[in-house]
Amino acid sequence: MAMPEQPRENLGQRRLGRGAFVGIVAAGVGTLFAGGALSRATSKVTRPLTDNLGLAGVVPSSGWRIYTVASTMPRFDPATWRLTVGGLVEKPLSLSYDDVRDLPRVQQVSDFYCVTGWIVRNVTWAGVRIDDVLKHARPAATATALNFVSSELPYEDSLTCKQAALPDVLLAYEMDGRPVPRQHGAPLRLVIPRMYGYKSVKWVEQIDLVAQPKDGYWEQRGYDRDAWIGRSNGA
Ligand SMILES: Nc1nc2c(c(=O)[nH]1)N[C@H]1C(S)=C(S)[C@@H](COP(=O)(O)O)O[C@H]1N2
Ligand SMILES: [Mo]
Repeated sequence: MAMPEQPRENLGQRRLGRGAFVGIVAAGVGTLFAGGALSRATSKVTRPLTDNLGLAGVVPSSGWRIYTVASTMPRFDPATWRLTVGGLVEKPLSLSYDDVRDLPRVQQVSDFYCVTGWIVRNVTWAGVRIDDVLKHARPAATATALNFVSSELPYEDSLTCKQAALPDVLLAYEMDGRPVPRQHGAPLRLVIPRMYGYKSVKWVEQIDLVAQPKDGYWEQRGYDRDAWIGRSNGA
């Protein structure tokens, strides 16, 4: 397969505009240097960044770049939000945010690698393991993979059932001790630390069990479906 000319992930970042980028950098340095930067963080794009500041008990991991493919980020409404699990399952699920929070909670610290080269060290994620969701849906024997669909269409990506069962793979609802902020995928994002960040679908709202893995957003643009860090075509 032809390699893409250049990673084009920063398209979404550019769409946010320079103001938002300044705000994102400010969020990275946390409350320590917040004075001037915080007072700039007032536009509607940057407002969610204050989720990371203020009373946060944990210093946020820094160095994030916010990526999107659509022109607006999904907004989380706990009253209407659902995680649906469907496709090749015996029992399709529609889980509220509280339902997800009631599943067994796990926490892990890992480094986050974007295929374009930036790395964020020591991110603390908390959430649920995929198997703890799937045991309620009971996948059919013919299901070999999961397709994760973002409410930020058309972003999606898939994992094999075996990859999804890795112990450090999470559907994360907390990042660095706080609910996942809007720009990082509120309320739920996939995290698979051993693969490049493009597998880590933000704003996950639908998981479909499928017979074959499916190319995700960046895979349709030339990246490997098996995005192992250091062992794939992005490495
Ligand atoms: N819905 C959605 N999820 C996404 C992306 C995106 O553009 N949209 N970008 C991916 C890429 S390439 C990376 S590196 C990470 C970046 O995570 P961040 O935006 O929280 O920094 O999100 C991944 N998940
Ligand atoms: Mo990325």
